[in-house]
Amino acid sequence: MKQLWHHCHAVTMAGGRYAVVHDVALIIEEGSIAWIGPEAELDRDTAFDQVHDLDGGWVTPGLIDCHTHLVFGGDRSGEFEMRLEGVSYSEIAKRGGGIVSSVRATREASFDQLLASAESRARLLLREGVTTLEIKSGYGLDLDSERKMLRVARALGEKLPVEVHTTCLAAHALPPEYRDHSDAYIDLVCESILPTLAQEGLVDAVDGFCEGIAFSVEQMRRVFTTARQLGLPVKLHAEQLSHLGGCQLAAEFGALSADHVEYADEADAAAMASSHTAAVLLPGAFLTLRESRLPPIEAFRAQGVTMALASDLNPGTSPVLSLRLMMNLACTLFRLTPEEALAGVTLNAAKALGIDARCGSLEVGKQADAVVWNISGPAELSYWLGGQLPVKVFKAGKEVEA
Ligand code: DI6
Ligand code: FE
Repeated sequence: MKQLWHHCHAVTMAGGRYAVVHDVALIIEEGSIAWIGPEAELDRDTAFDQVHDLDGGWVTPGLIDCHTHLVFGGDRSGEFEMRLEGVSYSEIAKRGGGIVSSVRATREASFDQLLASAESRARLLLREGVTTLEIKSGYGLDLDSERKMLRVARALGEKLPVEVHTTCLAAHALPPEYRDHSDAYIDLVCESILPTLAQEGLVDAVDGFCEGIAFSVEQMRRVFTTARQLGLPVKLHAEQLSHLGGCQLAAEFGALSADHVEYADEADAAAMASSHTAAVLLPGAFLTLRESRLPPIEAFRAQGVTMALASDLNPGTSPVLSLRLMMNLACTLFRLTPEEALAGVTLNAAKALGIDARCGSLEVGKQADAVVWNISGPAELSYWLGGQLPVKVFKAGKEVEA
């Protein structure tokens, strides 16, 4: 099937750069971009099976949410209230709340219950123009429950017009039955959970929470070594609440990304630049936890570290249902430019997932994942806090419900 998209302007991200093109047309063939260029250069004799007149709208690559914990049982609005009364995230975790309370709810939920709640959250992201989604496990923390979460993630990818990338985050928190035995839990992760789920084809990447309230650098090194043996790429929740050395570990293992990174420093930025490890910025968690320590944006810029941006959608620290809102927060709180924010949810997010050869920009040969927006210019995507701006969303050239 051959389509024409025309009467539009675009931000292409072609060649890895933020690039605006006015009066552009695109030819889509078999789900991929076959031609993109000035409308005036379009061959008028070409016949198309389908023509989309985009009526002066703006086209961007489909949005990519490269860090979510979208599958979970229950919710944690009670903890939100506690935090408003001044109880810290770490203190809530110490009292047996936090991640572990979502673990209880996730273990108790059936596959169908998890799928239904995850689907309604995913649909909200999709309506905003998300065409690719990463989903982590990490609220199961035993083999069967981690498997259940990853199977729900895979099922979402089959049910909805979105490409789902699964990440095994078994090293997210210490399950209650391993209290005071965290090395033994890491044994379980390395010897059983990861190899089994990888063998079942449920794992696209491996992640961990490297933090004082979670796992140490040495424990994460064991998890990463296992991932490497299994041939799986790694990423890491690093330097979110303190500086532990997670970014250096991530760089050493050539990780796809180090995420959060508020406490990262210049040396971390340099190491990440040389290992091509993206920094995934998560302003939703920063806002929710009322953090004040800003990620080292200037150092990332100076070193040329790829900066991606994601929702971190999770029930505890980032109950975020809008990736575009993250663009606004990244600008307002982290001082990204609107150009950087858009790059962060398109090409740079694709890099953080290792799929930039196929997704993340509007270029010949790439998958035709795109959003058509009713805006006067691309800065509007970062300007509005919320709202429903897409006019059309295309996944692999197919129009999906916006
Ligand atoms: N960092 C986070 O911000 C989330 N996980 C993580 O490793 C928090 C998840 C939660 O509180 O449920
Ligand atoms: Fe996270």
